[in-house]
Amino acid sequence: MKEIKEKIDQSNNIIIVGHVNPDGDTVGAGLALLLGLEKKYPEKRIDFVLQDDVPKNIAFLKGCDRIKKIEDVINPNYDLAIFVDSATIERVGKVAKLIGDIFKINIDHHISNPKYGDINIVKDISSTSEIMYSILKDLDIEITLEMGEAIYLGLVNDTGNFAHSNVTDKTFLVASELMRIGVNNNKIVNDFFKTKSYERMKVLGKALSEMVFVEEKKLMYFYLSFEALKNLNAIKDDTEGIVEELINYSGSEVSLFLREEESGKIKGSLRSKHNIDVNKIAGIFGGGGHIKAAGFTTELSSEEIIKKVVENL
Ligand SMILES: [Mn+2]
Repeated sequence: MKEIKEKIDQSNNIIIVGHVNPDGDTVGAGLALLLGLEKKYPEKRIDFVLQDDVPKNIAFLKGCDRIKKIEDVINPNYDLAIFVDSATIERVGKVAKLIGDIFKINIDHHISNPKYGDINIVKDISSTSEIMYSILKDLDIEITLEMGEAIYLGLVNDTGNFAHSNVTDKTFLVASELMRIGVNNNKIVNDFFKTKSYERMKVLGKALSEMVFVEEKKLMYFYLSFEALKNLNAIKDDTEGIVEELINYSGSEVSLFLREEESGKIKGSLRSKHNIDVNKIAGIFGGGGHIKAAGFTTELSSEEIIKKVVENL
């Protein structure tokens, strides 16, 4: 922490980056850090840059309009990069081009993270947002309501509203502290979860009616082609949460959701209910994440992916 503080003190142009297809944890942790550093160091230039748009059900957070896209950055001569919630450098997508060979601080909670930073704060806890809460405290930054809401959304996102096995007494302690400074739990949960589009409901309906259960492996899977997504007028954001629905079946121990991208590549998401390590399974395809939640992208066909997953379970 002392080293991080020194590094921030010495740097005048700081870029905060998060992963592509940003979720509530990347946005929450990055935004809280942006707002916190701006408050403490008003003289410094601090940018939070993401490759992709912030999803609608996250964009209600105050300060979200301050998040930049690559094209908003005119002069990318940064002297410090802070990565949040990004298991690899490649996870930040095209934003990596703005960074190059500068000092990197890596703040993350994915166990697959190879610690690519010059300083690494990688902890196996609920969320990067939970880590960020401690970092802001350690930097003597008073957590405002805006920062608190961002962190709270990160907690809610990555814990499935405090339901996953990554929730600890410490997670609740952070949530409790955030409510104490004024975060409205019910409002954030409603704004985040109960704002699904019509298309998203239809995609979910398709998943639930066409999913396949592999009895001997207790695997529930669903493959969505790009054409099927288009036919429903849906976009990739509308498929968020499908993999979590597939594991809700009482017989499921592991769920797999495969989505074909426009390029033909397939993106896979895995969830485990009890003891199956899906980080390992995702590793077969060059991906990773957590023991109970992981993902990958591959050029293999859906049939080949399913065959390999079944073989390795
Ligand atoms: Mn996360």
